Amino acid sequence: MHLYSKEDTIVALATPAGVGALGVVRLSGRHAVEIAQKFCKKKIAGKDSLLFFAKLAYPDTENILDEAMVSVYFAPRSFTGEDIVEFCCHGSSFILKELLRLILEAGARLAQAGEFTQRAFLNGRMDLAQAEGVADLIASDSSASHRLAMTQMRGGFSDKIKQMREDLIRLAALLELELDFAEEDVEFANRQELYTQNTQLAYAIEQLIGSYKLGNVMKHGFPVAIVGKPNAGKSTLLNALLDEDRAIVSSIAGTTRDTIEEQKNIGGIRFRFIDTAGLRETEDVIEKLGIERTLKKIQEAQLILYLFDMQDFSLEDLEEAKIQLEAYQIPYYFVGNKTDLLSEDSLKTWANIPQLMSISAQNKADIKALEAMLLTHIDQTPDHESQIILSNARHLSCLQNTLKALHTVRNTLDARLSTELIASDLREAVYHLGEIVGEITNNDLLDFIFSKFCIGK
Ligand SMILES: Nc1nc2c(ncn2[C@@H]2O[C@H](COP(=O)(O)OP(=O)(O)OP(=O)(O)O)[C@@H](O)[C@H]2O)c(=O)[nH]1
Ligand SMILES: [Mg+2]
Repeated sequence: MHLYSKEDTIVALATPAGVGALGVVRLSGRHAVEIAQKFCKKKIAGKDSLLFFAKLAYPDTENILDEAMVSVYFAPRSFTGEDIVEFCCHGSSFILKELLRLILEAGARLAQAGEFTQRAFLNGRMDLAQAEGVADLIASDSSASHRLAMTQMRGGFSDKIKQMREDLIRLAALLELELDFAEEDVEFANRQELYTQNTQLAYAIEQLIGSYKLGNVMKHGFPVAIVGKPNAGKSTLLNALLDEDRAIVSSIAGTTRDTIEEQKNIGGIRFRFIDTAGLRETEDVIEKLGIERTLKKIQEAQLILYLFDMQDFSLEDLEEAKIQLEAYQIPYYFVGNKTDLLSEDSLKTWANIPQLMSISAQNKADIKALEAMLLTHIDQTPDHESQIILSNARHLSCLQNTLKALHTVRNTLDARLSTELIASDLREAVYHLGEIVGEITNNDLLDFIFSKFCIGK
């Protein structure tokens, strides 16, 4: 099934005009070479990919538009599986727009978002999960999200899903065979083995589902809320972490009203720090709104740093804060601030309290230790260097559906119900795994996935 006919040659600017020294115009489709030849002053011929320098002229004239590097890839050995021609021109927005115009006049049409990758998928150059990895790779902005997207694009994730799907198909096939011989009452699929394999698969899928939280963090960043009483130094801490004067700091309690969110890469992971309004009873209408917002933002965080002014905080206050924090059911750490104002003796009162570290936000003392603590917190989740990690919400939902079907299989086996029922649930599990890699698709789903790509990819 092809959404777009191969006759249809598409073109797009693969790098934005006027941004850099170079601009790339990419053509894909059966007539790509023929169209390119209208401008390209050198003859394009051969079977293997080509790279050459050529003058690009207005058709049927010697009027030169640009001198460019031209790459040609012949079907099926190209990104899309079709003939591809790329012009690497000077980055003038005039040249690029003019070239695009001439190519459109020669019969190509503008590519839609993600259409090159969509063609790659439709022509069997990659599966759906890999294609989604391409979009993630383009969007990746930290070493963690990059690593994740790279594994997905190169097929590591797909291989795992395909293996599981094959295992299931094998089981299902034996059952289907039994159904064909229903009259003879034979059992091709040993029920005990079926049970064991089903359990093993369900376990593997649960592991994958469990990795989603980390995958999501690696892809979208890890939200950390900085909360505490007014004047604890929350905004000072945000500034220290970012190494810039982002938030207003003042000795007036209740300075921060709106929440402020900023990102920072620490050890390859993107953290999203959220500075919040100090928590206290107040009659000030605006401050009240700020506190409401803070309470909402805390729910979105995956970790809370509860900051307090060590001069102005007792062990009883700490116990009280603990009760408040437990209610959120989000991991939290206590951070005692303003060590610079404390005597050695009073610092000792705070030593040995679990989940507590002390800093001086103003002097940027122990900020590195705080960052290290944040990284350790994330690393407490399983080793993610070697493991396959789930990071796509669509895949998550497919895996959840697969797991549901596998649980039904187990229940059906437990209840010793008919082969027909087991077979139908197994088929359902196979179906949902197939959705991930695109063995099973529909046009709406494809349009939805590829519309999120940028034009030119
Ligand atoms: N000596 C010292 N002063 C600090 C430290 N951190 C913050 N302060 C001071 O404490 C005061 C309050 O700091 P902020 O960062 O505005 O505190 P906040 O928690 O954001 O306060 P609100 O926004 O009002 O909730 C300012 O005068 C800061 O300069 C520190 O580590 N040492
Ligand atoms: Mg503040």
